[in-house]
Amino acid sequence: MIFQIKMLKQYSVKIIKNGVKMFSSTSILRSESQLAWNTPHLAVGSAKPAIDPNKVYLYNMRFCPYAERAVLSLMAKNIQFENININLNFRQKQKPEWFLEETFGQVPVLLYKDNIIPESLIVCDLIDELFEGPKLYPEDPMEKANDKVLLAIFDRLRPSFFKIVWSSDQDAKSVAYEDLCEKLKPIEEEYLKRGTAFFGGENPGMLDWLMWPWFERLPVFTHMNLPVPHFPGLNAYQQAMWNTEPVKKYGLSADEHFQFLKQFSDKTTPIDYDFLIK
Ligand SMILES: N[C@@H](CCC(=O)N[C@@H](CS)C(=O)NCC(=O)O)C(=O)O
Repeated sequence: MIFQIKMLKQYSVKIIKNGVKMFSSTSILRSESQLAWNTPHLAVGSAKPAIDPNKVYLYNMRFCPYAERAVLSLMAKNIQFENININLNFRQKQKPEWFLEETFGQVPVLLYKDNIIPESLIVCDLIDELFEGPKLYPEDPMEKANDKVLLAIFDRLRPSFFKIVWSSDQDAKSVAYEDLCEKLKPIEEEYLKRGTAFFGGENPGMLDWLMWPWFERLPVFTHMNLPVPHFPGLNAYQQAMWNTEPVKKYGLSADEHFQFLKQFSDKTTPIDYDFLIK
């Protein structure tokens, strides 16, 4: 893969008032490595790609936060893998037949040595244990358990996130927003307590890669007349994460996430998974 920077659109980086760096809608500096992810999402009727059991493959969907966990973990370990984007539209029954036969019908799924492994947490755990490269989880069992506890606390904000994004009622959105901010408080406290650039230390660890996809999506709130939650520690953390190679190469802007997410409010129009490559 050639890591050559290519000017595709007029791109700039905008700093919003709480200091969180976001890409503006009309502008992005895209490297070829970024573009490599934006392959068509295979749908019903498409041929199954040839699979070499000795290579690593990931069934992915470009906008899926769970699959992003697996992508970032693979990149953090420098694992070469083939990315296969899947059209997950179940309303119009778009999932490929072979995908439905092999899996639970969700992404991420890791394929390696004739094993088919679903579920982001299982996949990421396996990536860390199976492959060489920097250890992403702490080696110390108690530290690892504490990171998993923090992840469980963090995970409680996911329903509020989706309520903010999906609800058509502005009051319900505001309540969910307050709830989400409450749930970020213990995360902010823990970040400040650790006193390092990342939850994993001076380099990101597994906890960072597992939580990041939701941090990356927080700026979509600005499209809903809500501010990005303001926490001094976590705002600095978001900046630091945007500067990591995996996030630079894979992360999407708030506008791109919003463009994807807003499609779900109209239940009749098929979801366009490929708008980034049109
Ligand atoms: N618990 C799963 C959740 C994965 C998930 O919900 N993936 C979504 C895409 S973001 C999916 O595959 N949706 C298709 C469907 O549920 O039909 C994990 O952690 O991997």
